[in-house]
Amino acid sequence: MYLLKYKASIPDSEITDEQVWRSRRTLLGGLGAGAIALAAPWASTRAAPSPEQPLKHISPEQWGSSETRTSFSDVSSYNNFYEFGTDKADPKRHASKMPTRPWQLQIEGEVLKPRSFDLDDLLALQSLEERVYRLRCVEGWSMVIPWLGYSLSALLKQVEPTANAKYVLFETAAMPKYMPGLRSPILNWPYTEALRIDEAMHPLAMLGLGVYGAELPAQNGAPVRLIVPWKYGFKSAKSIVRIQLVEKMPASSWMLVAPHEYGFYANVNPDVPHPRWSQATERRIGAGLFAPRIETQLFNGYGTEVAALYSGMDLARFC
Ligand SMILES: Nc1nc2c(c(=O)[nH]1)N[C@H]1C(S)=C(S)[C@@H](COP(=O)(O)O)O[C@H]1N2
Ligand SMILES: [Mo]
Repeated sequence: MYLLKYKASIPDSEITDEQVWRSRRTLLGGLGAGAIALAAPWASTRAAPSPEQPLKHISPEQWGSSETRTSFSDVSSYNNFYEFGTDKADPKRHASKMPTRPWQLQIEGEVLKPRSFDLDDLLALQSLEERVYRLRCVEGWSMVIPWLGYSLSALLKQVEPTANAKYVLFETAAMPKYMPGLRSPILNWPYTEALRIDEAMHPLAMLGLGVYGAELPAQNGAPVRLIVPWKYGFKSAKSIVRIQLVEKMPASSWMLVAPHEYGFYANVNPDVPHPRWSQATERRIGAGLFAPRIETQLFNGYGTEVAALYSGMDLARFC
C-alpha cells in the first residue's frame, strides 16, 4: 500500500557509515557463532549486558531517505534527552548508567488484551527493518538516521484496541537514581507524548529498537522508543515503559509546560513559526559550519504519505 518500501540494492557495508559499521561489527566477531544465532543476543538475560551488541534479522528493506546519513558519532553524541540534562552532550555523558534490561513495556487502557512486553517479545514480534528517516528538531536542526525497528501498528495490533481508543499515550522511564534531570522542574516527569490513533497506526510511525545496525545507545532512547518522522523530534518519546490507549486527547509534557508554544500535533511545518522563532529552515547536523541551511519541508518531506491524516484540518490552528 505504501510505496516507500523498496529493496536495497547495495550491501549493508556501503549503506551504513563505514567506520561505525566496522567498529560495531567487530563485536560480532568476539561473540562466537552461538551468540550470533540468538534472535536478539543483547536482549537475552543469558548474555552479559554489553552496551553495543549487534542486531540479528536486519531485513534488506529500507525506508525513506537517500540523503547523506548523519554520522553515528553525531547521532549518538548530540542529543535531547532532558531526563539527563538540557545540554546536548549530557545524554551521552549520563545515560549509559541507566539499566535498560530487563525492560517491561506495559500496554493498557482501551484494549481487549492488555499485556506487558519484554525486550525479547518486542524483538520477536516482527523482523527489524532499517528505515532511514529525517528527524527534525523543533530547535531548528535535523539529522538523517538509519533506525532499526518496525511499524508501531504491529505492536498496537497485539493488544486489540477497542472502538473507544482514540489516542495513544506514551509514558517514558523516570529513574531518579540515574536521571539527574528529574530534579529540575523543566518538564512534567515522566516525559509523556501522545498521538491520535490513526497517526499511531500509520505505517511510517516506527517503534525503534536500534540504530546503525545495532541496539540503541542509551542516549538515543534504549531499549525502545518512538520515531514519528513527520513531526518535530520531541514527539519521538525515548525509553518507553507504558502505552495507554485512551478516549480523550491527552496533554503531553511539552503541552503542560508551555501550552502556547507546543500543540498536540507538532507536525513539521515551515509556514507555522514557533512563537519565538521561524521554522522555515533547518541546519543539518554534521554538514559543516559553512553549509547553507536547508529549507524545511511540510511534514518533514513525508506529506505524500501522511497529509491525508489531516485533510480538512487547518494546520496553522492544529499545530
Ligand atoms: N524521554 C524523552 N524522550 C525524548 C526527549 C526527552 O527529553 N525525553 N527529547 C525529544 C527531542 S526534543 C528530540 S529532538 C528527540 C531526539 O532524539 P535523538 O537524540 O535520538 O536524535 O528525542 C525526543 N524524545
Ligand atoms: Mo527536539
